[in-house]
Amino acid sequence: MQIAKKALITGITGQDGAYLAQLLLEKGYEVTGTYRRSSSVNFWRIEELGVAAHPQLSLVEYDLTDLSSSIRLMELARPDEVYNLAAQSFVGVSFDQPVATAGITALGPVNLLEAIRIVNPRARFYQASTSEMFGKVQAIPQSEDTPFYPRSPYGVAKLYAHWMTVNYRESYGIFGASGILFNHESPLRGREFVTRKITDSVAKIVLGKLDALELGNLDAKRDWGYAREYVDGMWRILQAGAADTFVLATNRTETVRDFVTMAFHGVDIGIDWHGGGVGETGRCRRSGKTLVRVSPKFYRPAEVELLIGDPSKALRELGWAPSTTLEQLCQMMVEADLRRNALGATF
Ligand code: NDP
Ligand code: GDR
Repeated sequence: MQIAKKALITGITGQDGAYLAQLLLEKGYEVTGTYRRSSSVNFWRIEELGVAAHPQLSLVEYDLTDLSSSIRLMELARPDEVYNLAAQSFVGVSFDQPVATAGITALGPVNLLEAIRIVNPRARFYQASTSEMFGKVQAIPQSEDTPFYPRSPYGVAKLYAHWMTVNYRESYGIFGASGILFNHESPLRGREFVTRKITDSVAKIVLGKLDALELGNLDAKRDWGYAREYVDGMWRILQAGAADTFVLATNRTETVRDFVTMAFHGVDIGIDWHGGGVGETGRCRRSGKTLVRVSPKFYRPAEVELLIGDPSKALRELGWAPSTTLEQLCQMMVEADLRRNALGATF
């Protein structure tokens, strides 16, 4: 009988953690997933995917900022593979909470790397790096060779953790791998991120629960993919012959405005755009009603204007390629939000 591989996922309550847990359980792994103590449990994603009560899944309370519990966690789980997905992951909040963001997102991964070094040096480690490290982009498209220039406390924190992963690889021979993932979305995305905010608001507008959607910079361009496909890429990164850094992206970029138009199109509403900058509005082509407004409240002190990734190394070396189009992804999210809002769901 083959012994099941063991995986540790930090941040299992988040979008990627939930999809990754489902993928690894389907592959026969024993999975330990960590969640934070809070006044109310946050298991809706793993419940929605039907894995919360899986017999091969153990849920453990854990905070990434605590070194001693990182060591105990490593002793308890004895994982073959560690996927570090936990982070303060919202760029906007990182401007308001730069110190907390650094503590969690920059230093947290070092606690795990230290725990691996002390307890379990043969464990393979995946660090959730990000296209936000490219920030003010130095090349188009961005690849593993593009110089970094982060533009937010979140991006700077992630860059530190990225280099620490490389450093532990080079200093101690730890299998420390890093996936530089471009934005990836799904019906399980948090509602503070722009795609889900848009699809949730479109659903509410259609159901008469909201008058108009308020957004910040509509000109920002992102390379958006489907989260379910990206967690498969994470797994492939840890199955590679050697620890390395890989970009996962779709190689297509669209503006936030385009995504709004696409989401309304999904419910048969045409949008005409008027004006520009903070005064810009999106109006219903049929009724003339304003459905989208721009508010300075959602602008960031420094913006990442344009992201488009080159995933050719991942295709060449891992056989990874995305297949869901942005139109399909957007439609999937709009339909999920129509269903949830019709049922009165609060997540
Ligand atoms: P989410 O914000 O959905 O999930 C983040 C997870 O981290 C949650 O489970 C959260 O717990 C947990 N967490 C936050 N702080 C701590 C802490 N101090 N100790 C332990 N756990 C903590 O992020 P995603 O799933 O979207 O992203 C996963 C990872 O990938 C993140 O590191 C993110 O920065 C990175 N990334 C994401 C991309 C994307 O487009 N989604 C692109 C590139 C990188 P709780 O539920 O309690 O808040
Ligand atoms: P991002 O995602 O910052 O790229 O980080 P987000 O969806 O928050 O923003 C994308 C772009 O949309 C613009 N925008 C708005 N954003 C939000 N959230 N709300 C708005 O109302 C709004 N209006 C315009 C933003 O300015 C930005 O340009 C995500 C996170 O998942 C990170 O953890 C991850 O590392 C990166 O993607 C890759």
